Amino acid sequence: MSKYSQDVVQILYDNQPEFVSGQTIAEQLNISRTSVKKIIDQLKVEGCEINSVNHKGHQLKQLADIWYQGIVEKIVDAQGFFKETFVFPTIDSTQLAAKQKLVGNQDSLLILSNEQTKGRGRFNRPWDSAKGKGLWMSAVFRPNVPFSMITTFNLFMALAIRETIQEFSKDEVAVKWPNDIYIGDKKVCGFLTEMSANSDGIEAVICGIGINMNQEASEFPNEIAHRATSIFNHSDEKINRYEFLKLLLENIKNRYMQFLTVPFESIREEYIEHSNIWNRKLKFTENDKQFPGKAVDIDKDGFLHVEDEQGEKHRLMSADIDL
Ligand code: BT5
Repeated sequence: MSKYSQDVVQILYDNQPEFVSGQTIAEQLNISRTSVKKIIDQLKVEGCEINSVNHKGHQLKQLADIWYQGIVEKIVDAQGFFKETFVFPTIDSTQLAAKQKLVGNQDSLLILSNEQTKGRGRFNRPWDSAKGKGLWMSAVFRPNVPFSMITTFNLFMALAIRETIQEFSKDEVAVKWPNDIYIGDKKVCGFLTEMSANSDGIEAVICGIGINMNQEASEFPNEIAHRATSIFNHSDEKINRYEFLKLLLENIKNRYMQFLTVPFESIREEYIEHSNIWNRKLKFTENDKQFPGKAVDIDKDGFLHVEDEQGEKHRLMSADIDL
């Protein structure tokens, strides 16, 4: 990729829906018109829809399935919440990158990658992160709150992610306590929250979010094909990743502010309403022990109350649940 291709895509994006002449781009970047033409051809090959018309120039119709740093930054800056943004074409895991980037500063950060080669879920389980198909992101927060509050962080984030996906899905989107978002009986998103702390308190909360945006059902690897879905599978059209990101960041910001200012109790009813674990038999796995039972309540601290088949009650902070 030419080092100017990010700039060219930026110019086209900023001028949307207007045409920009090759001459104008060439002058702005101080390169030749032939170079501009080559870059535009390359952007088309990579998937950008660009309408090129003689004597008018180039008009961006749709971006490729790629995170372009400049465009992501623009969205993030306009929103004014995250202080720094890092975009990678490919990376082992955005979560690992986030843990490196948070050292030595106090900023809230955002890390995105088009692809992850070692995306991970909880307990180091692999997270399939195909190139250009999903949103693979880690967000670093700097809450000045007591440790005890962190247990509810996930619950606020779950609602932010759920409501964003719902805007793009025709079908009902639900939270599966504590870490998953489902459409029907399939997982469309998994997220996890990790914390870095020192003797002074919480240094950072790192939230890793994986959302399947545009996979066809047949594109999932065999191991997960029967229990994974993408938003696209529940929509009439391809998901515009930039519009999705914009709304997701807005919802994350709002729910984060809520997390800082009100107790979980204030959103408990909403959380319960959007959860998919009620009134059904479930299988719970906690510390390698599996037992059938049903979920009966979520308390004000975000713990799940479960009743097993012997009628015994359990109060869970985290668990794997099979629907
Ligand atoms: C999660 O773990 O669901 C949290 C996943 C977090 C991924 C994000 S992507 C950005 C950031 N960088 C990372 O490296 N991670 C975070 P868990 O509850 O442990 O679920 C993992 C299980 O989900 C796997 O064992 C598979 O069964 C299934 N799975 C893997 N990839 C999937 C996918 N793309 N869609 C749906 N299910 C998947």
